[in-house]
Amino acid sequence: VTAPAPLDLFAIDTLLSEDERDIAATTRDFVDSTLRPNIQGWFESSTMPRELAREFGKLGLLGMHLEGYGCAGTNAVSYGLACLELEAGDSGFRSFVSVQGSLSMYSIYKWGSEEQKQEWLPKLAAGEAIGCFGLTEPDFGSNPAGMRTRARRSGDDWVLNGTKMWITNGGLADVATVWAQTDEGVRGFLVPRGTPGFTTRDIDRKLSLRASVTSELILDDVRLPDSARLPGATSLRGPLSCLNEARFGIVFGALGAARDSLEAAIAYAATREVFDRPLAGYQLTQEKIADMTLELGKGVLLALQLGRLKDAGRITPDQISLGKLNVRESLQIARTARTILGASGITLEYSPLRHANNLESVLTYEGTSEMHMLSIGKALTGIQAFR
Ligand code: TGC
Ligand code: FAD
Repeated sequence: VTAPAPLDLFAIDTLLSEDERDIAATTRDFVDSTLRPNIQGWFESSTMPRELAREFGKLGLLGMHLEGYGCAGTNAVSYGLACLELEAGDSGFRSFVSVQGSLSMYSIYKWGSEEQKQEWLPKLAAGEAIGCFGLTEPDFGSNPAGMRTRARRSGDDWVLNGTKMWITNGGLADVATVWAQTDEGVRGFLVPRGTPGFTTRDIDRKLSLRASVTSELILDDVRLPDSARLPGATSLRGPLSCLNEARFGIVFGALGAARDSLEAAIAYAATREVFDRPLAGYQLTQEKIADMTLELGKGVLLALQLGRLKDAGRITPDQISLGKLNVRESLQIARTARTILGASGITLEYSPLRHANNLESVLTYEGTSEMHMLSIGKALTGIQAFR
């Protein structure tokens, strides 16, 4: 008898269209054949091979929920499912796709001029160019309104000064979307690699998201024409609207890391013998497996509901915050799965601790858990408790 996979108990497939199931299956096959065999090495050596961008592009994963400009134009649920399958491989893969599609490309798609869209979106969709999104600064993460990066007018040009921190794909990027304060409010700029005064420095010695490039962006009197400004973005709403897109993908993605951790724990428990019997036969193990399965399934059902709302054009940022806050359950699943593996669970041979370490970043970026609690608290009480 073949045991069902944890999500089979929820008959999740019955909630998906044929297209959605196909996109999930294709992504899963790609992860299993191309990424999974290499992830331990990439994680250990802290590498994210640049060539993967073209592979993701070929599969249509970059900006996949956007229309035109070489993008696949799928629905939101399909995008979410692809994120889930990628993150079952490693959060670094999903991070790459999130930043490229939902932050870099979406910022151009939503707020850019037609010329900017024509110039960048097809290349970014194909993975021929890589993008990044610089909002966070060394002293302003949760509170981007305090940003110190300044753009001042100089004749017809703009001159940018400041530092962005913790920027995914920063060191790989051909174009950076950089958010800066101006006399007229927050504005976004497209800064191509090689622009004089623009440099990046990769952050090393990370214990989390090692198969992902995280960088500092340094802007030292970077002169840009006004055509580099994203004309549609005129306040903090510009960057925050991009975050909605990326957070949505993360809601699904983190559950992929949880699913993979749980499957690894079940497989291990089936063959590991303790006190002369399989570990899977002990009640304490089964309690852990049942609890993890229930949390995983609840998370996927929440993600799907958010996906259906997004596809109906009815999702709100507070609803996305519910899903983003739920990342903590995926982290808990990965940690509990690790306990089932005992000492074996502390090596790279098994995925749960790698996933747990990655999910520490996922819990923090795109708005920390605390920020999302406060957003939900504000929605339900009407009282703003951020400041
Ligand atoms: P507040 O005064 O509330 O709003 C300022 C303006 O923004 C609008 N707005 C939104 N618009 C769209 N979507 C949202 N979710 C929005 N939230 C607010 C708002 O309507 C207003 O518009 P306007 O036109 O009236 O000016 O802003 P606040 O300063 O009080 O901040 C609120 C708060 C704390 C929720 C916000 O600052 C926040 O979300 N902080 C967290 C920062 C964050 O998430 N950073 C993420 C950086 S990117 C990243 O982490 C990438 S990781 C990628 C990866 O590798 O996968
Ligand atoms: P802080 O804002 O200093 O928060 C520290 C602690 O204080 C947190 O626990 C926080 O929840 C808590 N806190 C803050 N304010 C309050 C409050 N009002 N009430 C209660 N508690 C509070 N940013 C980008 O712009 N682009 C990227 O591509 C990007 N990629 C990233 C990749 C990685 C691997 C990581 C780790 C981060 C990335 N970030 C990126 C940055 C990320 O968005 C920030 O780390 C995050 O927003 C939190 O900011 P901070 O680290 O400055 O923490």
